[in-house]
Amino acid sequence: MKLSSINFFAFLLFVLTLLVFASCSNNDSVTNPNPPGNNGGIDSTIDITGFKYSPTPDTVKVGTTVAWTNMDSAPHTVTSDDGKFTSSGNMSQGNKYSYKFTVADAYSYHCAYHSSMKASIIVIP
Ligand SMILES: [Cu+2]
Repeated sequence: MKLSSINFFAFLLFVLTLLVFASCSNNDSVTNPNPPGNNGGIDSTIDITGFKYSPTPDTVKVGTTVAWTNMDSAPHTVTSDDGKFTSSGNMSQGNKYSYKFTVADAYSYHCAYHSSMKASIIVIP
């Protein structure tokens, strides 16, 4: 008799613990400010800052739209080395350029104004 009531309370404690954990993980998913798939269609961002593309190399999946933002006061470009993707043209400070990569390949690019600025994007299936 005594043993079974101890077992009952142990079971009750176990259930209450489960409920606390379940409510905690529920709250986490509700308050997550950046759920996957809700990013405005832009899946990867690259900053152009201090005369560098960051990050580089950048690896993304096929179908990813990559967006570059020029943070420098100097103008820059995102220019494909071999014409495999459409180049940006002039980008002033604050300008954004985006391109959707639909074929798995390695894409190297540079800045048309500054020959030291080189970077690449690796698009994987
Ligand atoms: Cu540049």
